[in-house]
Amino acid sequence: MNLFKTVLSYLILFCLMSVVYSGDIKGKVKYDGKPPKKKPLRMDADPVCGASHSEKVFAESFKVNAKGELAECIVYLKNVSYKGQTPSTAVELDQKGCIYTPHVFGIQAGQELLIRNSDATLHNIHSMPKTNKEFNFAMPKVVKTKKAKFDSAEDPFYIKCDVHPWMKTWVLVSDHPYYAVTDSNGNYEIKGVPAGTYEVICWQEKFKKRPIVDKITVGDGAVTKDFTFTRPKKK
Ligand SMILES: [Cu+2]
Repeated sequence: MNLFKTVLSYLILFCLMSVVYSGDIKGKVKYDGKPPKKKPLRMDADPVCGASHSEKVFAESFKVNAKGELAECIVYLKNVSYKGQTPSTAVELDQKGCIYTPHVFGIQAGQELLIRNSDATLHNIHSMPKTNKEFNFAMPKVVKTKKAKFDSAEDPFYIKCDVHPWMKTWVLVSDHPYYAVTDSNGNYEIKGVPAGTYEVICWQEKFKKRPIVDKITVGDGAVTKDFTFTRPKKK
């Protein structure tokens, strides 16, 4: 009888292990409200910065199009137990025209961040994490690349330039690969998520204190999940 039970439990376990589903999550992030006026950035303080743009550069904290589609939101899952490897490719962050590119990005804990200085001027890159170790170093114009790493998962925080006050980039550090940043039409896609129910967060810079928190269940196939940020009522 005992042997029968053992064999049976192995059989059940085997069946469960062979049916590991995964699915893709995709959707759109929108903004419900009148878009704020675009504010031009003033870069005249550093002639190198000003001279590197022939057109106006606008503040980057809220990029919404005429359809209310919101760019540069991070959609990410929480509480994922991920046993996969850390990517061996680096995430690149460029300082070009005294702007960080990308303005919002995700990286895995332990993954390399390759920081470039494409400008003929001095930048001082300074991370502002709560749990990760802070970094803070100068990149004179002759220093073209530097490397950094974040050890642990952390909700989005910013990295700034101590020379140019308008320079800011936001980073999510994740302990799994299931996150995405929305494109200029507010679209995102997270591929190959193992079946399960997760907490899902939608973050946007201007709404950083009130990210959208929801639940999502992934089975076999695609799941659509849209998010809408609503303009706060004036008190
Ligand atoms: Cu700078």
